[in-house]
Amino acid sequence: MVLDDLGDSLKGTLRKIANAVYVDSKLIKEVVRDIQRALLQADVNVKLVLELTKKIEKRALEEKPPAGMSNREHVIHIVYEELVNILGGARELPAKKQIIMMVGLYGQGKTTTCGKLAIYFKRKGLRPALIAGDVHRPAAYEQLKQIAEQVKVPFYGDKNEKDAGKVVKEGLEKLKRANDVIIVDTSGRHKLENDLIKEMKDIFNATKPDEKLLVMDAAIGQQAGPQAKAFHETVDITGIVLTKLDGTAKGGGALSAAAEVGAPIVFIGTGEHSEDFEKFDPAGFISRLLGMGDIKSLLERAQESLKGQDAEKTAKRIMSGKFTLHDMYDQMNMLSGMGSLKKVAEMLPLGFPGKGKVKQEDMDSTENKLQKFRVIMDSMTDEEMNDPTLVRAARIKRIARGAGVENRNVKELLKYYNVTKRMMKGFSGNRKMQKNLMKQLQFGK
Ligand SMILES: Nc1nc2c(ncn2[C@@H]2O[C@H](COP(=O)(O)OP(=O)(O)OP(=O)(O)O)[C@@H](O)[C@H]2O)c(=O)[nH]1
Ligand SMILES: [Mg+2]
Repeated sequence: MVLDDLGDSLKGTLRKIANAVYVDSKLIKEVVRDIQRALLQADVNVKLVLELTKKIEKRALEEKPPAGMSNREHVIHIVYEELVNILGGARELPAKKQIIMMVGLYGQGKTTTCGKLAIYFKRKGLRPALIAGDVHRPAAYEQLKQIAEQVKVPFYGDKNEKDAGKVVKEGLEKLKRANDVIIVDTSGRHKLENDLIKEMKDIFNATKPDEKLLVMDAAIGQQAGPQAKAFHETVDITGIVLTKLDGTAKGGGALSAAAEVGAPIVFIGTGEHSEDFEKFDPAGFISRLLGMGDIKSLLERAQESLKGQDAEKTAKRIMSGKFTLHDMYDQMNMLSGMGSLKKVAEMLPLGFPGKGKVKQEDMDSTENKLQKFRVIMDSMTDEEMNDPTLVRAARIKRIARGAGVENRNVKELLKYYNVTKRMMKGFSGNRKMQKNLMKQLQFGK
């Protein structure tokens, strides 16, 4: 995987979120700082980093998770979405008959990329062929010829002809009947100067390419932006290929700068071999960089172990006579599985009709109620969670707004808390009930 360092630090940050007991503004601020540091180290543009992290912070603090998503998952999802956004839109080269012209400065990886593209289209069931449009160095001709042999596709070149336009025209005549994707290699220069522009125009006129792919070495970092822009203005590039992402820790610079230009990144080169090539899809790229698959299972595991750890902790605290909203929150998390909820339903003052059998519809509405209560508590500050007596009129309003519920729902939660607390107090003096409670909480694991 490319950008290993960036990936590692971002993964560490997400792990922090996944393992956090509470997602509060302190954690979010810390996470935002971590992300800033990681992106700056990967050379992403400072302005972009600040804009991005401001957006992450605002969204993480203000947006509430959609139904069925926990706070942790939600914040992780926001980080993921915003990172995908800075990489620009996705574009896939169509798998169809076409002419592709490679452009770019000297030594960026154009010729190597010709071979990689040939394999890519071959795998799509098309018949690619290569034309040597770099007529200046005999070595360029040999290099492309060798690559063509290696990847087993037809090749056309003329070592003795110095007119690039003429060579590619002849190549096209020769290859177009039996091949459907014609890839034209061109020569590079040290900078985008007049003779390179003229040669690009000659080849352009001779081939009328469908795609003009700009090949850039990712190690140039921030310079990718201005360079891509200059080429874009000259030949109207249709896609960018960033090469050598394997060899640089600063690849974040090139990736984000290139994505800003308006021409999409279509492929990335991740090594010298013809196989080291990937279609670039921002969402897939970020999801792998962040190890989203791992994070997902991590979240599930964290939830599990939280339940385990907290069962004991909560039980102990309850028995000591202290019972805050934090404890109630933990308790609710533990009870959220139907199995255990049914078991303890009668113990809870949720307005069940008498003792005895609990009906399925009552269970459903209890789940809903618990879910609503959780969302309300997610909108409270740490201070309020520790001391719910602080929650009066103005705060109730704010919390209700934050959670997207009515004021009366917040009041309902507070009432539920008070009743539960009173009941918990009862527990602390009753050995038999304590034992029972311990058993029920263990069941919630
Ligand atoms: N590590 C790594 N090396 C690459 C990658 N792509 C190309 N290279 C290497 O970069 C060097 C230059 O690649 P070329 O394909 O010859 O570049 P070019 O743009 O055709 O160069 P000119 O034709 O001289 O302008 C070669 O040594 C390649 O093996 C890549 O994705 N990763
Ligand atoms: Mg070359």
